[in-house]
Amino acid sequence: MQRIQESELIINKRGAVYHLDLRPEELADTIITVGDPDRVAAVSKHFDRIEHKCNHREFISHTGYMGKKRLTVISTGIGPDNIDIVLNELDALVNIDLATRTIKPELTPLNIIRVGTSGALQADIPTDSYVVSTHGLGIDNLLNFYRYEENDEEKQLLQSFVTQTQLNHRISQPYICGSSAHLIKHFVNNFHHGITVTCPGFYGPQGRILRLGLSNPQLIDRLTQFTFGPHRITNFEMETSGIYGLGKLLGHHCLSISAIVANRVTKQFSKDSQAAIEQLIRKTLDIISSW
Ligand code: R1P
Ligand code: URA
Repeated sequence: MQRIQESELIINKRGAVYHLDLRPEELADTIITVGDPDRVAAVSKHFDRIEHKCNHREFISHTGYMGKKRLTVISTGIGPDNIDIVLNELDALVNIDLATRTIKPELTPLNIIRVGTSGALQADIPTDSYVVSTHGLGIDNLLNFYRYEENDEEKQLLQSFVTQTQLNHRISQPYICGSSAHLIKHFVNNFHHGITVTCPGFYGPQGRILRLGLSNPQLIDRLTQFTFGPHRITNFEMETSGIYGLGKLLGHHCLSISAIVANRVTKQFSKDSQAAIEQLIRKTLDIISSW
């Protein structure tokens, strides 16, 4: 069995993975990821008890119980680069023996659920509503660093996306990955469903103009108008497709759920985004604890 070298998988003096500073026994196999480190406590305040808390860089994690269900909530910070770190280190915690530095013969799938915020790309998806991502369509480039291939339907969808949006190769080579069928079936009532586009930034990469001109000023209109059979793009944000793509490659079940705080078509921003997120946290925890 190949030993993974010290420079490739860094383990600190506590026996914990480098960035997350977590040891295997400090992680549950159902994990909620949030972008904002302050949102970790907003989730864990609903736990019946917290058995472990950790705080390292932007990666705050709390592990505890709701009833008999053991959960970890962890902040990722903003963006796909952090998702590369979080997904790889979460996977290492369950699927690599940190003592021998070898891949375990039996792999453990995690349930990874992102509870985030997002901007809607359809007029009929108002602020303070909730979107479950059927697919993550990445224009953030992360999955292009891994050996990843879409299935036939995803390839067709992607081809149609490139043709319809005329996104040029200087911006990105897009990729797409579906959500976990195992998880999405629990999140049906009161959620919009659709394709989520993951961007490598909040301003230019999401078509926002403050003082700088954009290379692709029609980006929002083209994303809004895109259709492929029953599919349309509902929203964009900055983590979903990396979570879906890496999760699939590593064998985990992943789902991304977003509170819509901005609508980029109607140009509105939520009057109380904190309340919308708080309600999404409650709904998500209710569903998870009823599995
Ligand atoms: C940008 O404001 C951030 O908000 C969204 C985006 O994906 C990005 O991380 O998610 P979170 O609210 O979970 O951070
Ligand atoms: N998060 C994003 O990435 N974009 C938005 O418009 C709102 C939240």
